[in-house]
Amino acid sequence: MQKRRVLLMVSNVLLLAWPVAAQYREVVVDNGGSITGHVRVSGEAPTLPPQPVFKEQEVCGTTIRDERLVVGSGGALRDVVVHLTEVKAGKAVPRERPVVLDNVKCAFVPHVATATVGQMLDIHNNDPFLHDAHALLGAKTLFNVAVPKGKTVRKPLAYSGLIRINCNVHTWMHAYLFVAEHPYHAVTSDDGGFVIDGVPPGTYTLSVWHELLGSAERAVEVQSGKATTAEITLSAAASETPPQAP
Ligand SMILES: [Cu+2]
Repeated sequence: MQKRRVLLMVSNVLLLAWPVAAQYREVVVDNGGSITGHVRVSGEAPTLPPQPVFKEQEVCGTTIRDERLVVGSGGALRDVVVHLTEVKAGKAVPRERPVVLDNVKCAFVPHVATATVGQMLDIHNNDPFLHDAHALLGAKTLFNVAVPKGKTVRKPLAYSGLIRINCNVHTWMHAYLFVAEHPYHAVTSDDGGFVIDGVPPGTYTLSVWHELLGSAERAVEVQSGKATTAEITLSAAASETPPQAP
């Protein structure tokens, strides 16, 4: 009897200390609004030197662009992960649409992508030689697969978080894949722009993350049938201290 009571106590403590992640609930969103905006960098953004290429120079050349910091006109910042935090219910997850990560001339394309748990990741190799995709969530390896030339390797996305993907064959190659529990995320394009649509009306926290410039959050209010604008600036000074994952 005593033992059972102790067990009960232990399980209660575990329940308290281990909150179960709220599952995202898919609902019909017929009154949604959208969030559009740009992410820009303020201050003097450094110009990163090209990275040396040690292998496959006949295809990839001797150097390759360092895509960790790509700044366009007016400080437009490419490859920023933009997402809403803690969305409990909303539009359907596009499970039938895989997220594609290609290997082109010794680089992952795109350099940064976002996805939703339940989608597939298709890793394609457009190069005439072998690549590898080593996916890490923190220190944990999610998968480490060879991607032969001309082939596509499909992997299910079962975990949320910021995944770093390295190529162990070409040490300069890496990409980031941010996987959310819900489909309200985007990556900024060349002009720093992003769109997140089909958002149920309400107040949310919009979070942005960049590989070198760190992260920022902003409260946004979404109204039915309307586009909310969010213009966000990250400081170039942050490039000196590597940021944490979102
Ligand atoms: Cu490679």
